[in-house]
Amino acid sequence: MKAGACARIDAAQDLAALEALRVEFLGKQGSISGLLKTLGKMSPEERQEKAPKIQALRQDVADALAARKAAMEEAELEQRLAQETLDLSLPAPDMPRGTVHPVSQVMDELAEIFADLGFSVATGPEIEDDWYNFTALNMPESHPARAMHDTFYFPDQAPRGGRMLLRTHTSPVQIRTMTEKGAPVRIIAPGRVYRSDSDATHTPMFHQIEGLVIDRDIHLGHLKWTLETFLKAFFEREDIVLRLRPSYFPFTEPSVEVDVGFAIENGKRVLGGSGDEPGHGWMELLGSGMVNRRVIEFSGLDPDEWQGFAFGLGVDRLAMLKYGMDDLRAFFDGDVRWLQHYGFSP
Ligand code: FA5
Repeated sequence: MKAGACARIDAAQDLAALEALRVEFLGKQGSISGLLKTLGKMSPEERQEKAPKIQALRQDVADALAARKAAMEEAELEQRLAQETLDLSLPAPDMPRGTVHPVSQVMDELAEIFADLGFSVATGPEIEDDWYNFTALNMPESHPARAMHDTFYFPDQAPRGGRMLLRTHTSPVQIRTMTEKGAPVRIIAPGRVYRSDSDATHTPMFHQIEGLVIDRDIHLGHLKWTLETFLKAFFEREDIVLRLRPSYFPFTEPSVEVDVGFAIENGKRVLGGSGDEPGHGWMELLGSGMVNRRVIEFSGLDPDEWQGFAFGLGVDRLAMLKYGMDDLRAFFDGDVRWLQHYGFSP
């Protein structure tokens, strides 16, 4: 009987079959349990002779069941391990990766170009004091030029009069740099600025880069050379032509607006050449000028000793021109498809 039982246990294919065998042999109604029950009806002599054999049989069958069960569980574990093996030599799946935003890329490029020209980077707060944003830039409280800026005001009173505000341009960094560091100065100040304004070429938050050079004997020629050199480097073209137009800013005198010449090719603006050629045009890039004597005075410097130039350009507009984009608002929608379209995201 033992040989037969063991053969069947070894042949069992799964845990369910093994359990069925356990019940068949060792269960309450099982065949070995049945044998044990017969002991009671035996004579003492017979029982003495048979009992150890039946007990041994029961033990052997129980051992065989346990051994087979352990073997099955081990085989199952091995199979699972084999299936779950990681093949580290396989190529990794292609995960989508983020990239630097086009405006940030342009800011980084500009900072690099100006670093080569000997400019360092200065910063100022986005929540600004009325005095730095306007008054010290020669725009006293009733000055009409303030109205051009569509300012976002806070209810809080500013320390030197007026209210606190979101800076409308990066020009307050001019004052902060001169009052804190004195002269000479050669800085750019990139950053966010805010105006209550929105259409295809205006967004309520945009980016400017301010440039400021203060030294002895600085004149308009230095401004023109600096702007030409940087724009040629930025657009990677030698045929960039600038047009300097007389303009007005309270903080520069004289003031100059700078346009860049472009041609229309396949319905798109392509920079280069004079805007006066037939089929060409001029596009406004930035405001600039010689720093007003009063601004130099406001900053605690002597305007008879120190002169300089300043400029402020719209970084987002520059990015639009460089990458041929037509709506400024799309820059800040965060639409990945738009970024992909312009090659900024894989
Ligand atoms: C100024 O902000 C002056 N602070 C610039 C300046 C600095 C002049 C130093 C002289 C000396 P303006 O308001 O023109 O000027 O703005 C400068 C540039 O910012 C514009 O030429 C334009 O490119 C960009 N800009 C102005 N408003 C917006 C807007 N709402 N959205 C996007 N770009 C804008």
